[in-house]
Amino acid sequence: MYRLTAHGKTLLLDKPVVMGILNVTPDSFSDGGDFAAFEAACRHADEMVAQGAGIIDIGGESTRPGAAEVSLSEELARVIPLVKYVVANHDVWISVDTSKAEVMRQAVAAGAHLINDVRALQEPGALQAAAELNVPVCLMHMQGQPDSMQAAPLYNNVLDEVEAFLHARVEACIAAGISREHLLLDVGFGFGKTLEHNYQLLANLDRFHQMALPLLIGLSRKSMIGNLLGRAPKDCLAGSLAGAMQALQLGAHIIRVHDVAQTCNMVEVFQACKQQRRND
Ligand code: PT1
Repeated sequence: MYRLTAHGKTLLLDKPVVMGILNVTPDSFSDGGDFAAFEAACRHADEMVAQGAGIIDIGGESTRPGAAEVSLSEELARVIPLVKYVVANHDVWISVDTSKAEVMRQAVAAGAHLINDVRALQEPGALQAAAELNVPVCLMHMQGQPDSMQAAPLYNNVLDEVEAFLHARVEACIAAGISREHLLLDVGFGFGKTLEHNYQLLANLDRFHQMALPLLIGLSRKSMIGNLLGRAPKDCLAGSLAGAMQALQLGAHIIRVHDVAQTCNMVEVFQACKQQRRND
């Protein structure tokens, strides 16, 4: 059984953990002025904790397809006050969704437990920062960069290539002094992948247990659900739950979602079934 440790706090991965996505509205606290947006984000965090989230994922840079980059000062202004708020008010794990070494440093200093990097510590200084900070890190696969990654995703074999990339990043982390016990893997649904690539990965997620590390997945309201169903993101709850259930059946440990309450219900039903299989 996997367990993550940070700041002397342990997160057991013996049952699925729901990671709630904390929306940080673009330009919200840039000048330190938009108090209403900050308050709304705090209430959203309160709500997700009450609904059963085990981790709150705080991100100040949108990485969805087509998104532009965000400056360091803007990202810090969005993320750090929220990390401080959640640390002070809730007994929950906090992850910081960032690729910037300085955001990692300040967020972990403020109490964040987990670095969630869609660029898998490939930005300048990120490997060294993560090694020094001594907290768990999620390494995600992405082909290209968010502004252009959906233009023409291309693989010979998406399963082989995602696995080879993650394997290489694990080796780079270990060479940089990051302990293996601190690593998690994510195939990166929607990050430089066609609909078919995404479903090839989801259908064969169990392959990624080969590396013997916990798996995190995020597909909540993504176009792999919306484009399949012909629905807007907000109308993708049932599809997102089905995708998450598939991931759990293939052994995913952490699921990153918008709809925490509904996902926690799904996890409970999944666990009830799993328990009975064991005890038969
Ligand atoms: C993810 C993830 C993430 N996704 C991790 N972090 C996003 N570890 C942000 C679409 O196709 O899966 N894992 N941080 C959000 N990114 C996207 C990508 C949102 C694609 C939407 C799409 O609609």
